[in-house]
Amino acid sequence: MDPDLVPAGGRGDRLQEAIDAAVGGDEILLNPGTYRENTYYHIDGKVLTVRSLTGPADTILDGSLSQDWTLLWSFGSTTAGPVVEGLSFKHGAHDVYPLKIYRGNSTVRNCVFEDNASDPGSGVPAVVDRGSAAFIDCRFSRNTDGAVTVSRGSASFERCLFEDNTGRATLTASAIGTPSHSISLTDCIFRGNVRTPGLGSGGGAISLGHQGLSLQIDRCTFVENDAGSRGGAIHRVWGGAGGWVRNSLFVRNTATQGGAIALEDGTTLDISNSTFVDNTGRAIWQENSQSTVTNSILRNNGPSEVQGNVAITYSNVMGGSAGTGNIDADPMFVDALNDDYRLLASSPCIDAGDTGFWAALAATTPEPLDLLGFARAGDVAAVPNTGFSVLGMTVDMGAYERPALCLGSW
Ligand SMILES: [Ca+2]
Repeated sequence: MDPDLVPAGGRGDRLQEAIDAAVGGDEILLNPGTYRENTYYHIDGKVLTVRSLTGPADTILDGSLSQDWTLLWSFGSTTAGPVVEGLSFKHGAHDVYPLKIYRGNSTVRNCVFEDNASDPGSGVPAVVDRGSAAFIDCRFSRNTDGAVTVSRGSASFERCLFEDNTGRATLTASAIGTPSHSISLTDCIFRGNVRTPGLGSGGGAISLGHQGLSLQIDRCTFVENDAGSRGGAIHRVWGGAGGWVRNSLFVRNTATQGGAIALEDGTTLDISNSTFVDNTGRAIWQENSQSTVTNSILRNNGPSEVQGNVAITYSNVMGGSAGTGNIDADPMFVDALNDDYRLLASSPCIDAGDTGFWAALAATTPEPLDLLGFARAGDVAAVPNTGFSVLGMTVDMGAYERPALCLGSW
């Protein structure tokens, strides 16, 4: 099928014409330019690819004249797979939602959601409603009503950056009792996002509600997010269960309760091989909830490391913690002043984790890698194995595994 090439500049109306004329499987290519109209572009029930020729820096869907949405996808099927790639979504304001995915199964790749200046509570840049979406290599910056809302749907995020968003939580999700729905994040960064006080109950970066919504966070970094109230990085409420956080870093996030993570109302969360440093409001705070922490580092999170019934094992906890394998010692980070939380050769966290736990994960999932993508199957021969070993290998505590062969000054 020949692609429909849509010219730029002053002829933005051609985009809707191209969509209307397209059939399933077509690819609509956008020339560089700013597409701005007093309407919205809508794709109803067609499986299309909408892609820029030159990338998101100069191909912009501008919502400043739009009505309700800038680009709307609506599908009756839950298996259809449209793709949007290489676009920027900007300047949605008031009640405009720059991208809405309603039903269907969509992929959003190499897109930018930036400077959407809605009043808090009125216009999230990307909305997934009853469908599912995979966001890959996307960036969400300086939006003033959060970044993504997943409502009764599922979403995955891979290599996405969420930076300096304000308003409601940067990523908000709820399932309302539909157990197959999920949020997964891999290799994502949340930095400097701030939840505006008064807009809901918390979550500087991520807010999750309702039972049945599963959560998977792997190799993600949360730095300087601020919830004001609860859950500087993550807030989970209303019976959310079965989620996990692995190989992730939480630094200088702030909240009244749960500087990094807050759990309440019967939620659970399993945390492993993660590093929590300098969060204000404790690393983990929970109420009527149950989390587990293993193979992790919790240091200098004020006023204490955790509050509530947190089951901690094989972790380095400042002030100490009851539980098998826990230690309380300087973790010997490479350069904490410059946010380098890898482990020096002298670190007591090396070969001090529970490898049985890690091996059980590795047996059922792709091999868990550390935050930098290093294999966890690295044992430092010169360091005594103080943790639980499997086949002579011992996993480290924290988000970073020290490789068996470590070259250079590190
Ligand atoms: Ca090791």
